[in-house]
Amino acid sequence: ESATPAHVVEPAGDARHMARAVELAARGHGTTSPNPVVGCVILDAGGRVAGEGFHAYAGGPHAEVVALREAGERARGGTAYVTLEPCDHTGRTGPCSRALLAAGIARVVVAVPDPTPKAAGGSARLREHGVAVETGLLAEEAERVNAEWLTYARLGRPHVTWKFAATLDGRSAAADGTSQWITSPEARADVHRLRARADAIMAGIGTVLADDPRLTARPGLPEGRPPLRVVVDSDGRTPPTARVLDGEAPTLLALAPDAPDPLPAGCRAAGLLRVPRHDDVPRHDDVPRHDDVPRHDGVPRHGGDPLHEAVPRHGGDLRHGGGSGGGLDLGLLLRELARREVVSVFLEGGPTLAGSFLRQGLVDRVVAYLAPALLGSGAAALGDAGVTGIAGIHRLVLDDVTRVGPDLRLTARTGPA
Ligand code: AOF
Ligand code: ZN
Repeated sequence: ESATPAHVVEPAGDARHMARAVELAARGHGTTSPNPVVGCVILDAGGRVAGEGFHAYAGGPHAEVVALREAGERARGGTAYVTLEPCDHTGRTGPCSRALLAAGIARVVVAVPDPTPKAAGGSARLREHGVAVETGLLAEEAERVNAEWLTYARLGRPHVTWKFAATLDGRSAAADGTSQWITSPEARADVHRLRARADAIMAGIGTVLADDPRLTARPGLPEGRPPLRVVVDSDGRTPPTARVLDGEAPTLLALAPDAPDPLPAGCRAAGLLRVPRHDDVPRHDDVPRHDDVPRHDGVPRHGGDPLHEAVPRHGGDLRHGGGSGGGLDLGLLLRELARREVVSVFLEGGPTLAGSFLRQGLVDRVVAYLAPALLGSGAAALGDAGVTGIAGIHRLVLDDVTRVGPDLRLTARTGPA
């Protein structure tokens, strides 16, 4: 967090207006994909708010344009607060840099620079024309509100939120495998709200076999397009009767290249995606390691041919059955989803798949619903995450703690504090 002195009660004017722009940006959550969420506040030359705007849907007017329209002539000589650097390109709409210039804006305050080569350059163009441009105000807040799109734009892969529900002792199922209703109806409704915001909802085959989830966002949430359902089914074990094949939303099964096609003949409810396996299982033999192979997406690769069968999983999650040939290269799976304009993935179970995502460095945010309950035995919420000593702990930064009905929701992100 920025080091705000304790005696500052009201944020200074600039920060207050940018905080409002961040608040406006958040209104676009769930409807702007594959575009960012962006908010904008415009002050007149006298420092009074003249216009507000946010980006509401991809292809619609950018936040700056919405705010400029509201401000009209009052924008002349004024200041614009924008959560993302104004674009300088003509895409589905004209460049915001030129719209701000045409309106006579004298000063632009930007929270986060635009990381895309396509649209960046707005700040430079504004400066060239004598506009004062400052960057970085409330950057952390603006990063957080637009985390999904910024991850997608910077890394070329979707942002991944791993959600789980557990007891206070971190268990997601009882010893006999039963796992329903650990958290309250309020918590489950909250999950549906978060699902509806995501472009894709993902689960592992273990969860599909154990719980037969629908992986849809219910009930009747406003978003137009239903999130894509993705099942990571390395070995092609999805049963033809699985609810994810009910046709209520598009479904993709991610399979290893060598796995059998599990879909019934003529099935139109789902598509297949072939993804190489990932040899990320910790080895306990003396096979030589090749830690110097090229990286992709910043994820260290451990050895060999991506099509090479991984060594058998040690331990494994009995309830979820593990896989027969090792997991998929999840970085490649995510890149393939990004190609299909999936900006955000909501990963729901199970423990084995979540562990693989963590091992491959591909979890960006964790949302934990904790019920004030104890089990003392049963399956842990998280499987093998590649940690053998405390030095390998996956540390997170806590962003939010909210009570949801009788339960607790914790939101944390990976990355430096
Ligand atoms: C938005 N909304 O408010 C701002 C954006 O697809 P286009 O042509 O509308 O352009 C999208 C790009 O414009 C986007 O990726 C981002 O780099 C930039 N700024 N985009 O959708 C906005 N300010
Ligand atoms: Zn723009």
